[in-house]
This record gives sequence, C-alpha cells and structure tokens, in this order.
Amino acid sequence: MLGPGLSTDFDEKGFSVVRGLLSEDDIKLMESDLARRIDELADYLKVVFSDPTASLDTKMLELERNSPGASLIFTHSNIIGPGLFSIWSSEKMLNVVQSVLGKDVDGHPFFAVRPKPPEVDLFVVPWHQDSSYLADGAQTAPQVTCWMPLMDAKIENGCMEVAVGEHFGGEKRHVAQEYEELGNTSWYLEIDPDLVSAFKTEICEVQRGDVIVFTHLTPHRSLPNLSRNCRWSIDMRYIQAGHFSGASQPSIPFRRADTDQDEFVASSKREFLRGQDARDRNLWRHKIERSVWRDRWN
Ligand SMILES: O=C(O)CCC(=O)C(=O)O
Repeated sequence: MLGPGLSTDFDEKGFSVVRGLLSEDDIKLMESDLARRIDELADYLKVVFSDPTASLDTKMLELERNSPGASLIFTHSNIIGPGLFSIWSSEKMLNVVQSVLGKDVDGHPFFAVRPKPPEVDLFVVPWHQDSSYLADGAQTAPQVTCWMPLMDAKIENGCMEVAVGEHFGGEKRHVAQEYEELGNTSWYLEIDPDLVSAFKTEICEVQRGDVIVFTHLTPHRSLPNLSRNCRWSIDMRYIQAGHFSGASQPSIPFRRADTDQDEFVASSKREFLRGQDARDRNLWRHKIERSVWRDRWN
C-alpha cells in the first residue's frame, strides 16, 4: 500500500519525491533549532555575525569565511532539538514512510543536518547506499531515508542524484575513500565506480517543502554546490520496528500499530528529547568515527 504522496513506482524505482509535504511552519520549526545551534557555533568560533538577524544561509557563509570547516563542525555536532524532533516523529512523516515500512516504524539514529557551502568539496557526497555506513546485518532491515532541503535544491547548488531500480540488487561493493578533514583523517564510502557507470540515474531537483524518500539500498550522491549560497538539507531515517539498525545508538520508538505501546512510545520519545537536551552544547566535534562499518570496507 502506498501512502500520501508516494508515487506508484516507488517500489520499482527505489525512491519517490513527495512534493509539498512540509509546510512553511514545519520548516520554520526545524530552522529554529538550527538558528540556536549556529549562534552557539559562532560563539565557539569567536565570530560575531555582522547581522545577527541574517538567514542560516548567510550566517554559515560568514562562519566559513572566518573559520573554514565551520560547516563540517556544525554537521558533526548537531543536536536534535524539539523542532527537528517534532517533524521527524510527526504523523505527516510517519504516514508517508508507513506505506513502505508498515505502521510499526522507529526513528533510525542516523540523522544529519548538512549546511553545504560552495567552497567545501567535502560536502560533495559520492555514490553510496546508506546501508554501507551501518554494521553488517542491517542490510536486510527495511529502512528509508527522507531527504529535505531547506531551500530549493537544484543542479547548481548541489541537489541529489539517485539511481533508478538499483535497490533490487542488494548491497553493492563500496570502497572507503580516505581524505583530510579539519586536520583529521576521514572517510567517504563510495560504490565501486565500475558499477556506477551502468546505473540509470535521475537528478532530483526539488523545492523547499518537498521530500525525497528512498530506501537504504538506493544508490545516491549529491552534486557539487556551484552557486554562491549555502545549501542546507536534513536527512532523517526510519526503520521497521524491531530490526537491527546497524548503528551504535538505539532506534527511537515511533511505532503506532499497537495502542498498548502508546505509553512506552511516549516515554521513549520524552527520554530521547531529555537526552538531547542534556547534551553538552559546548562540545564541538572536529572528526567523525569510522566505528560501525570499520570492518566492512577497506
Ligand atoms: O545532502 C547531501 O549532500 C548528501 C546526503 C546523503 O548522501 C544522504 O542523506 O545519505
């Protein structure tokens, strides 16, 4: 059964663009978390914004100019505040993903906010399947990613490109690409380029409010940002309840199939938010860990 907005060829293609799913209020709710966090990052980097009321986009460009790598630190140190959480766990999002995963859906702990400024090549994410970043065994767990831009995402500012129908073939061979990031060694996982050349692909230009939904086995990449602005996006994930997520953090119960579980779900959500609220907001991460996929790709 397909849910609101998912096209009938989702199963066949492995992805679907849901147009206008998020309202302006929904997006503003998420942006309020990010606005707080970007001001905290400015304090940490000792940058005083020339216009404290400027947009997220303008502020991130100013941070990058003054402190190159600021956008990467932001991404590695995101905190899921009440605005982001309310959309992630919303009926609206769950209604869409339940058509793929069923009514018993949990939040998968891999969640990213990506400010992608023009001059930061490290945000050009190579072809991969999201499953590749998980521990072995999570490939068989039904999962989806929902990718949403905070502004219109086009070829020029680095939108997503997705491979059509390639989710059927299971997990592909990935190679770990090592690179230098903020003085640390970091990695991207990339599908073997020999396999990519056979893909039929679609470039997904989408607008603020649209959401791209794809499976954890759907190959995708993001294009370089050749514009003068910072492209912000959020990617949140869901997993069919009860499956091994392949992440080191637990999944967050959003499940709705059994009303007997309502109290458990409500208290788990409260506990998750309390955990995020208790995080040290002055702790900024400068590197990513190889952790869960360490032994899988060399
Ligand atoms: O936002 C991007 O540039 C890349 C996102 C991505 O690859 C993902 O969500 O898995």
